[in-house]
Parts: sequence; C-alpha cells; structure tokens
Amino acid sequence: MNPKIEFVKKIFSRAKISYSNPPKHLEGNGFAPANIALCKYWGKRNSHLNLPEASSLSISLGNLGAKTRIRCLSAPASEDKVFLNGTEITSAHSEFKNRIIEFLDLFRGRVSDGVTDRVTDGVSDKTIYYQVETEVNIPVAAGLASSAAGFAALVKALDALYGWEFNLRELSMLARLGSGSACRSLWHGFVEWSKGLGSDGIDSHGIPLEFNWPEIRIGILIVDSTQKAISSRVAMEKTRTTSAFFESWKKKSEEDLLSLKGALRDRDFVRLGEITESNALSLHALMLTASPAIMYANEATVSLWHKLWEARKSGLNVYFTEDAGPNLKLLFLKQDIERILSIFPNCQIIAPFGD
Ligand code: 2P0
Repeated sequence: MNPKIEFVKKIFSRAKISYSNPPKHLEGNGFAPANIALCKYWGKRNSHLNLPEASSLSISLGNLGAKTRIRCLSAPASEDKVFLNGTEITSAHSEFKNRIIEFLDLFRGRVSDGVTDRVTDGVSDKTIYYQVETEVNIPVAAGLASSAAGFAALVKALDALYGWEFNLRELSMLARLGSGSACRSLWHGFVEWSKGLGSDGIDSHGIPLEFNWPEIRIGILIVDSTQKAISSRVAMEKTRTTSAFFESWKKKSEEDLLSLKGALRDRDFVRLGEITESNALSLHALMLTASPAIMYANEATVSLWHKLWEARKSGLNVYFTEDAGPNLKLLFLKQDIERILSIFPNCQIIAPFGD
C-alpha cells in the first residue's frame, strides 16, 4: 500500500474515526496562518511521510495565511477543480494543483484502495471529486511558506467537510503529508515541530509553545515574488544527499532549537534574534555546499543583509531570517516600528499576536 495512505489509515484508526464514511456536510471551510521558521526544517529522513532530520520552531503570522473551502462535485465530474484566489487553475502542469490533488487522493474513495462505494448528496460514484477554493493573502511560492498555510487550511476544511473532528495534533500530522512545514501551521504563536523518533511518523507533529510575546513584530521585505527556480522539496533533498556539512547542520540546528526555547523562556530578544539569524545564515551557507550549489539570495537580498547589519551596528535590535527564496523576514519589537520603516520603507509589518 502507498505509505501515505497507510499512515492516514493509522491516524484514523488510532482516533477511532471511520476512514470510509462519506462527507457529512456539503462543504467545509478552514483557515490556517502562514508560519516563518526561526529554526529551519531542511532535510527529510523519510520523504514519503515528510519526517524531518531535525526538529524546527516557527512563529505563525496571525491573520496572514490561507482560507480554504472544499465541496464535493456532483456526477458526472471526472476530476477535481482547484481555484487559487478566485481563478481556476487549469494547467495540468501546475505544481500547486497537482500537489493538492495528490493530497486529496489520500482521502477520497478509490477502487484501488478497496473503498468503492462512497455516497454523498448528489455524489454516488466510485471516486469523489472535489472543488477546492483557496484564498491566500501572502505571495505564493515566494518562500513565504504559503504551502504550509495551504495544506493546514485544507486539512481543516476536509475535517469540517467530513465531520471527522480530529484534534489539532492529528490534523498536524495529516497536514505534514502535504507539506512538512504545514504541520506547524495548525496553531498561532510559537510552534515546535518535534521531529519524532519512530519510523511510523506518529510522533512527528507540531506542538504549540506557551510563550506569548505581543511586542514581537515580523517585517516582510519582498525582493522578488515570482516562482522560485528550485523548489524547497528538491533543494533540501539535494542538500541532504550532496553536502559534506549536512550532519554538522543537523547538530547545530538541534542546538539552535534549545537556545531559541531558552531565549523565549527568558524573554531575551537579542538572543532570539541572534540565533534566528545565525540559523538562517547557516542554512543558506549549507546550501552553497550542495552539488551543484543552491543559492536563493540574489544581489538585492545580500544588499539588504548589509543594510540590516549597518542598522544593527547603530543600535537597532533587528534581525532577519530567509527561507527558500530571496525575500527577507525581519524580527524586531513594536517599539522600533518607526525606525524600521525609516530604513526599510517597503517593509510589511505583521503583529503575530495581534496589535
Ligand atoms: C521551514 N522551509 O522550516 C523551511 C525553511 C523552507 C526553508 O519548510 O517538501 O514546503 O513540502 O515538506 O515544507 C519549506 O519546505 O517542504 C520549508 P515539503 P516544505 O519553513
């Protein structure tokens, strides 16, 4: 059996929820915030189940994220319909659409999987087809973790459609199958993704951390919002398999995670910022040691690094992190908003815990 379906069935059976029941409602809705990793996920020990080599830690972006609505299509539908921000994606080559369809395959009745007779209002067929409408208020595929929000919102919408009532930890594990980082998007605030120790993936999920820090601000600096040249999925596997420094990265990453949690406990912003920036720079340095080298930063990104380091030298407590793209996310405190805007006028400021 497909290892993903096997995993999904295990989650259903452990939660004592029927995998084969038809949808309970005509539609389901869900919202999930985007998340920015302060300690990055990069490298999988199991690529079917998206089990990471190391644990990671993120902060969710409040009301920035994905809102998803799903409903079943009536017969004679023969394929899923996927909409992004009001426009149907019709290209068969769309990675966004194909990943959603592949994810939905885990939940619909399939002849090959022995579930052959699901019946819902207006739908009576061997296979259920869905219409999925996603609205995102962050740039898609610009390294701003929109796939994380997208899959987390989709599992919430599926849960509402089918009336499963999984708890957030279970939804986190299901979302993880769509995109690893999605397992952190089930909660607001700081979230740890515990890598888990088992090979079955049952102990690898998000865990909300009880640290509230209302003064924290995230600044988004968009350098380029076009599709990235190399997906993070491909890039992380290339890095894991070709860099001589991957084991060192894993070790540092585990140390960074502990330091970040210490900084959160002590409310030590400087330490939080320093570790966050160091973790991101280590990741991008690591990617340069892959073969062939991978580099997401462009000239504009690098000149922003320098600008930020200059600002910090002049006493401003601002740090950055960077994901699989050239855009930067700044970390600073509410008291410095005006100074940040004077240096980075295009910065979009987010209050992860609300204003
Ligand atoms: C993160 N990123 O921790 C890291 C940092 C990008 C840079 O998680 O293959 O889309 O779907 O599990 O979750 C982006 O990777 O990868 C990511 P898959 P995902 O946020």
